[in-house]
Amino acid sequence: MLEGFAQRLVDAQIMTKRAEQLVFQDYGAGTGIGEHVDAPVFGPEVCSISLLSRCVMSFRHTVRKEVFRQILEPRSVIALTSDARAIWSHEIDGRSVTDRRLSITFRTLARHNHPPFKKKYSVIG
Ligand SMILES: O=C(O)CCC(=O)C(=O)O
Repeated sequence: MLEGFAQRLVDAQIMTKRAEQLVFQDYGAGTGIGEHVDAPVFGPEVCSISLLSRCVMSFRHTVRKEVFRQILEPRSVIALTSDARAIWSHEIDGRSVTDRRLSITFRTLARHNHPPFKKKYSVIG
């Protein structure tokens, strides 16, 4: 199953390498995820598919503390690359999750030599 999904993200040019890790998360209404930058052990592309409830993902620049918010609609994919992956933290405010929400997050491992990315983020809905 992982390989099929991971290949589809590559075919759609959302990820350049096939993900090696898939995390499936089942959030109840009102449940978010704390502010974090994904660990450096993971590669430069992190993609997440949102299902069921929409939510608001907030990004905070780790140096400038500037905040940016993005609604993640059901059936959308968010791809964190470049600064959005490495310099901006992200979190989901549980108050924005009004119903059950599922997410599937795809990551590679950092040992791969990826090309640099110019886009800060993209949401494919
Ligand atoms: O639920 C999501 O869409 C994002 C999950 C996330 O940020 C993580 O697992 O690190």
